[in-house]
Amino acid sequence: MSIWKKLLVTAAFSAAMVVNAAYADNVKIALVVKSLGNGFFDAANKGAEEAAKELGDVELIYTGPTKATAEAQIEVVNALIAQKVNAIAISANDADALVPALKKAMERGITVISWDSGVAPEGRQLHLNPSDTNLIGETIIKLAADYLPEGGDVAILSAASTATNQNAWIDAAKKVLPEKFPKINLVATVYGDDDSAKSTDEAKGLLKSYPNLKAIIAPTTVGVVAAAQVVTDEGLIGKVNVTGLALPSEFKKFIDNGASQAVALWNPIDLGYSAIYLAHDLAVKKEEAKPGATLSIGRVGTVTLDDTNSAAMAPPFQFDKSNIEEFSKIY
Ligand code: RAM
Repeated sequence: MSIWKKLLVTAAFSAAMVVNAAYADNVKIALVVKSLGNGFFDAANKGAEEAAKELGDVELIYTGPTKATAEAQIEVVNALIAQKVNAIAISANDADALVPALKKAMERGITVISWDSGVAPEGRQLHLNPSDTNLIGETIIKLAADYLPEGGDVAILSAASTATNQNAWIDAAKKVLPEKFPKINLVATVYGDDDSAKSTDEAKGLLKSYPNLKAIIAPTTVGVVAAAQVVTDEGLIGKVNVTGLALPSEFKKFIDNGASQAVALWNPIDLGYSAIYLAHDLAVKKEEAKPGATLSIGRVGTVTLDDTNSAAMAPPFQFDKSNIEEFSKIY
């Protein structure tokens, strides 16, 4: 064999080795959350663990900052790049601030998806929404309106002011208000940063500033608990209804004590499971993220990507006195 032919054969062989190595090793996938210590993300991680087990070749890393900020998440992403993970699945504290770090990850061959709270399209390969954004926007207003036949003042207690998901839901909520809920008067939107103490202060501030407030809508599992606790502590049960997106296991006591009539949420376990499924299948090149593609999310079903490579998992469930007990045992 000529030296050139030998070199070519060797090169082809090494290329094959590299490709095979990617499949022989475990696929290292980091589930990056807005902040650690949030029960919603712990539930998502349960689903992520389930997917990792089912897929069989996944090494799962559950990580995130202690505070829900984009700056802190950038540090986490940079550490994951240095660690040479194969995929990052992130719930972002800011749609744009994370883009440069995530672009760097993709340039190094790391698969990047966002889930729950999205990253701008240039910073990820796809985004998995829990549910349709407009549906959630309308749901959070309806949850308040259903118990306010006469209408009245309501306020929103959100997560971080930069959170992609909450901002999208609030925008969608504001759009349906005038036409579908003309008697509901949104007086303020405040931000508790998915931090219990800050959310508590913001809820107290709302009650002080708006003495006629009839409902606090918190589209965050952290904020909704803080608001319901404040309403309970200030003896306002029956006067101010707390609603929004809540994790049944954390929120049951406020349905039980009447601080809330009803809340909603999708299944966070399924969401974490689906995120890992998608990240895995893109990382091993089983699937490709492109508009119109229908991708498997294992036992949860399939999702179809829209023209921004985004998809929605499933509609939210509503929880009230009739069913919160049952769901509180699951998540
Ligand atoms: C909080 C987080 C999360 C959101 C839920 C509803 O846990 O802000 O991103 O999806 O609430």
